[in-house]
Amino acid sequence: MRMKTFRAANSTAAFAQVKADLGEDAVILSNKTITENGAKCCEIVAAVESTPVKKMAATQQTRETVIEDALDSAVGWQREWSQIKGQIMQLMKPQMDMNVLTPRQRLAMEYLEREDVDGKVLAKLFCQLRDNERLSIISALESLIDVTPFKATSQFPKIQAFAGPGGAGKTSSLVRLALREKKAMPDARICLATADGGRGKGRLVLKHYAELSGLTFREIITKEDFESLQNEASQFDLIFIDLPGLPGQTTLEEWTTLYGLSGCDDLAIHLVLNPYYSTAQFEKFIEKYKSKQLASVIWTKLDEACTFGSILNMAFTCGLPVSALSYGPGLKNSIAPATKEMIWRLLFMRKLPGGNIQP
Ligand SMILES: Nc1nc2c(ncn2[C@@H]2O[C@H](COP(=O)(O)OP(=O)(O)OP(=O)(O)O)[C@@H](O)[C@H]2O)c(=O)[nH]1
Ligand SMILES: [Mg+2]
Repeated sequence: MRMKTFRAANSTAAFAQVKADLGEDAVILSNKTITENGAKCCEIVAAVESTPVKKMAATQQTRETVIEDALDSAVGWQREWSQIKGQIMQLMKPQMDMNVLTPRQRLAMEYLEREDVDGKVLAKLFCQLRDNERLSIISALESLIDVTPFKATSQFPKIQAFAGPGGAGKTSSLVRLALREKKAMPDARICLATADGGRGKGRLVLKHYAELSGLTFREIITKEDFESLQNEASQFDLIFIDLPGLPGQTTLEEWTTLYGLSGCDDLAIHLVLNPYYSTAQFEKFIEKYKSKQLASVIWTKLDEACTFGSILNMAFTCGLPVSALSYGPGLKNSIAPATKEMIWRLLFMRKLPGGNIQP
């Protein structure tokens, strides 16, 4: 972040200097009247994110630049950066003068704040709205969240694995989405595989629904089991894998490396989450489940939540699209491939995809 102090005879002139020097995206950290050489003047401290260094052609890259790039994109560093940003947010909050927005934009921002939308998301929205009084909140949100509706025909690869915290709804989401696909394409050859280590109910649920619905059932207990599943992959149109809730400090990457999933190009992992974890908990999950193979977030237990800001916060932090929304404990009519419309209804009306309104 580049920070700079500007002084001018009045605030209009000082703001003009900020804009000319740091551009439209500058954030105002402080704005006060000071006395300089006996005369009153306006002092503004403003900052912008440093301009990203242009990527060099591969041939121009030295070992140092490669390492620097790698460090820049490492999650640990991003987290540190996000903590600094968090503190700047606190400083900035009084500067987010809602009065510069139109009444409609202001109402929407206040509403989102009550819905537990993070300060950094609000700041991004504020800057977009401040710069364009005609911009509606939905248009501003559009760029902050992506959606890839969960369908076999979407861009996901053949093998779909479901990861996430214990009890998040991994097995139920997998079964419900697999049954939807089977219903939509009765001839599809679908395999349900459990990697849950036979720990409990999940394995039986999967086996039961596979048998009931004419799907193949497989168990992954060792790395070799996953290899065999890959060897027979050509026999299936779709393979769904139920991953276990990871114990203690084990990360998803460690687990997928151990079981040979990390080297599989034809695999996408969906992160199953509930919207009511705390901010700290979400940060922990981001760290634990980070993986190049993560393709989407599936939000479950929406029917048990009272705010939905975390859907937006997570999309903003991770950049992962939302693929499905689950809103009931049963297997029928309780999951839907996500659409942006559904997310707007959840955020602004607390309306579940099934139509019920959350109190
Ligand atoms: N209310 C509600 N309950 C849900 C939803 N999705 C799943 N559940 C319930 O949550 C409980 C746990 O779901 P599972 O699918 O077994 O969760 P899991 O992540 O596979 O759990 P583990 O394998 O034990 O880590 C079950 O009782 C489900 O019926 C949902 O959208 N709403
Ligand atoms: Mg399970």
